[in-house]
Amino acid sequence: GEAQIERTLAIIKPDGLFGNHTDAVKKIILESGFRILKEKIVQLDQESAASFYAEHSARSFFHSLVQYMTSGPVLVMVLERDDAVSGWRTLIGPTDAIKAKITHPQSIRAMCGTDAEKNCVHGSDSSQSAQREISFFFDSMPSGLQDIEHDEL
Ligand code: DGI
Repeated sequence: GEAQIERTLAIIKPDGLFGNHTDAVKKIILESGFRILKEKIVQLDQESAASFYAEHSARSFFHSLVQYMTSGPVLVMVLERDDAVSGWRTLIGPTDAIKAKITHPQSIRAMCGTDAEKNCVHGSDSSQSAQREISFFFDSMPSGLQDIEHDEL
């Protein structure tokens, strides 16, 4: 059938911002046909990071993940395109950046990630997750440091 116009949530995580990967990641986003509908820089606190990753709360790495996600600001973006959810997941590559460098060397995580935790970027894993995550950042959370709404064309 026809491709669906969809929205997904992308995050450039603390290592991505600290490592100055923002411009390179945004270039890939725009060259891949996504529109950035909204963006803001947010400093997550422990409670909000834990809530965002609540599905992983029983995992051994959960505490470390929350520490990492609160270690500095993140850039959150709403991306729109045909098949945005799967398209963005394909561009970012596998969760573990060490494996991504071997199996998906062109992926964003291979380019700017370090390991299974410091993997530079996030992408929603389904359209249901995307809806939850977009409203998490853009409806329920206070405004970010830079809150940009790009005009609809
Ligand atoms: O959807 P993904 O971000 O690709 O992966 P996920 O939903 O399975 O995990 C969410 C995040 O949790 C991931 O981006 C980084 C962290 N994580 C996942 N697996 C591991 C992990 N962190 C550590 N330290 N070890 C893991 O095995």
